[in-house]
This record gives sequence, C-alpha cells and structure tokens, in this order.
Amino acid sequence: MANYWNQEIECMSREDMKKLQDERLVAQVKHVYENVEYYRNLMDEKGIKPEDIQSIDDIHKLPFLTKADLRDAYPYGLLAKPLSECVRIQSTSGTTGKRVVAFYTQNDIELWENCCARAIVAAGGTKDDVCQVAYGYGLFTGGPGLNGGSHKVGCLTLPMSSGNTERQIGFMRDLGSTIICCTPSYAAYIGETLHEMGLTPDDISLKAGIFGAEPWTEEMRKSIEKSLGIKAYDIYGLTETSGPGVSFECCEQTGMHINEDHFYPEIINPDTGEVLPEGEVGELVFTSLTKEAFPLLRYRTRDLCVLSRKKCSCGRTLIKMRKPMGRSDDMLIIRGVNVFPSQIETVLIEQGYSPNYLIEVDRVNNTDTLDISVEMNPEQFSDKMKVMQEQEKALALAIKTMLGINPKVHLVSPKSITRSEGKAVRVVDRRKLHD
Ligand code: DLL
Repeated sequence: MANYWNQEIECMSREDMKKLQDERLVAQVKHVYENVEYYRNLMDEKGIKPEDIQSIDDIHKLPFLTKADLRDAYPYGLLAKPLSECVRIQSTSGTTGKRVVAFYTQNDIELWENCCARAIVAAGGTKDDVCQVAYGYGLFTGGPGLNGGSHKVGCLTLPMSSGNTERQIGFMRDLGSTIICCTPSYAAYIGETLHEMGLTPDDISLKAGIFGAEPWTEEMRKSIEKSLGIKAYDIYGLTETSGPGVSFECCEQTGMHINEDHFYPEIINPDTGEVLPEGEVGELVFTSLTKEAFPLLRYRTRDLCVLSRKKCSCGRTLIKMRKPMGRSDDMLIIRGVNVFPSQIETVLIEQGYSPNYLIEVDRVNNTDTLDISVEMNPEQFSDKMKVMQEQEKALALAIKTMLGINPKVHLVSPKSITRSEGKAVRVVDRRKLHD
C-alpha cells in the first residue's frame, strides 16, 4: 500500500535532507534579498548579506520577521515576484488585526497542494477515496488547500465548504465519503448532528478525518473519533506559509511531521529570541525554502510548540512538532496565572461534558474573574437545583486542580452555546475593553 506521497523526501536520510535545506536556503535568501526591498533593508540593518548564508547553520544570522512586519508591508511590500506571475491570493480572516494577504505563483500552488497531498496520504487516502472538504472555501486557505491536495491524490473530491450540516451528512451518506476535512470543532458538531438525526457511525462510510486550523486536545480527538467512528489526524499550517500542510500527522498520532524540505522550523524563546534545543517549549519560527511569490525568512508564528526528532514508526524521517498548545496571544493571564483554553477543554471532556463551552474573563474591583459556561448533555440535566449546584461545584474543583485558580462554572442547557462551522471562538476577554 502506498502510504507516502513522496517517499524519497518523506523518508530521506538526515544528511541528504540537511544538504537539500542548505542549498534551498542559500537560494531562497538570495531570491529574497534581490527582490524584496523590505527584507533587504532588514538584512542591511543587521549587516547581513546573502553571501553570509552558506548553509542552514547560518540561519540564526537572519533577522526575524513578525506579524507587525506583514502589516507594515501590506499589501504588496513582501512580494518577491511580479504580480503578472502571481495567480492567486489567500487571506486570513483578520480577527487579530489587519488581514494578512499571501500571494502564490503557479509553482507555489503546486508545492502547497503537494504538501496537502502528503497529509491526505498519511491519513490513509488513496485515489479510491471520497474526500469531503468541509473547511471554508474562499479567502481562507483550508478549503482550497485540502481541495488541491485531494485532487492530486486522485480522491473523488466533494468541495462542500463549511455549514449546512444536515446536507453535509446527506451527501456523506449518498456518496459514501470516506475522508472528511474540517476544523475539529466543526467535526464535533457534525458528530453531534449525526446522532441527533438518529444515525450512528455505522450509517456512514467515513474512516478518517483531517482536522486543523485551531488548537484541539487529545480528549477532543477521542470524542470525535468515537462520534464519527474514524481515526482523526491533525494538520497544521498558516496563511503566511501558504496554508494547511506545513505539517501533518501520520498513523502514529504523536505529533505532526513538518514538510521540512519546504519549511525549516526553529523553536525560540519568545522573550529573548534565543534558539532553544529540541524538546523545549517555545515559539515556532518558520523559514520557507522554496516559495516564489511570498517567501518568509524566520517568520515568528506565535504558536507555542515543541520539536522532536524521535524515530517515527511510520518510517518518515521528517521532524515532528507537537500539537500547538495555542498561540502565545491566546494564553490568558488570570490573576497572574497562565491559562490556556485547551487546559479547560481537557478537564471538561474528561469529566464527561461536551466540548461546547465559553470562557469569559473580566476584571471586577481590580480582580480578574473567570466564568466558564459549559453545556450539559441532556442526560446530565436535572431540574433539581441542588443537584445542579453540586455538579457545578465538582466541575469547578476539577478545573481549579488543573489551573490553580478558582473559576465560576455555569452549567447551561443543551444546545444553548453556538456551534462553530469554522474556527471556534471560545474565549471572551472583556478586560481588553476596559484597557
Ligand atoms: O488555519 C490554515 C489551516 C487550514 C490549517 C486548515 C489547518 C487546516 P490561518 O487562518 O492563518 O491558517 O491560522 C493559522 O491557526 O498560527 C495556529 O495558531 C492555528 N492552527 C492551525 N492549525 C492548527 C493545528 C490556517 N492543527 C493559525 N493545531 C496558526 C493548533 C492550529 N493550531
């Protein structure tokens, strides 16, 4: 069974991969320096010339690029090819500020779709599969990226986009979809709807899901796998680096293999910029090695992550990154304690609640407050006030044990929290409104 899309690269020896990266980095830096004034200025300020970069070992000499640079240079300032050679743009939703617009040449699209094809094949996809793409289409990279990868693999591709959940399930049944691609929160919603329609995983043919674009926990993975009767694979990427497919999970499900022939990863200390050794948590930084229109040198993703070169049972030698814990800017500091929404999600699912919740943070009389509304399953619902209060107390205690701070838990009735068809919004931080 062909379980690699590009075995030569995916299973390449370390020495060969290093050689490939060395050559590609030298060429990429030269391309950037010659064609992008913005980078040329950044490098000149640091006194770095393309000749100073002879191999990957010199990468630390290059300046970092941040989201602020992308905003400064918006829209065309980082373009490294004439517009006449660009064939596509994609963009972020702009929820954390001004939009990021990424440009692609025909060749950039090819490379991107090949990266997505690797992810689909690693999840067991072949040309005999029916692949339902339920990520949003349009400016968001999820739909177009997985759509392109699915075509490359030769799957029968269903470009559903997100939303209209009952219709998704209808098509899934009629056409016998075997792979579904969407955000994990939408996968959970599809699973819930399936059961509400009186159906079970036996009524559908899905075997795998390729889920990403937002942080999700192991507990969420297990819950989706159960409700849809599939194996759930993680996929990571960001608009800036072209979209999904920067890294992808294999059957081992212990982190994502980075397509390091195209994206060179580093982990840095977010405060000092110092490069951290393998195994330490820090901010993930990517350097593109092959991009034409929108290359990025040492781009700070703000995603907190760990890299690992531990041997993988799938045979791939590509370095792995752990599931990102969230962006450094998703981390909440509540009463001086660092809190990731994913920690709360872990407790909720472990305690038998649904992954439908809303975290609200505020500041009252100079003290931070943490309120968590959690949806009950119908069988958890009781009309006895005392029973409900006890359940709330027990859940608050479990969360306190995890976080070290006391939350106020509100159990709310089934179906009262809005479901997500794309990236879920699970945190409202009202403190920002007062600042
Ligand atoms: O979310 C690209 C994508 C589409 C990835 C479909 C996977 C599947 P952006 O909208 O630019 O691009 O958001 C990128 O989303 O920096 C992470 O913070 C987060 N993210 C993406 N994938 C994962 C993942 C797309 N698997 C930002 N786990 C990134 C955790 C993820 N966070």
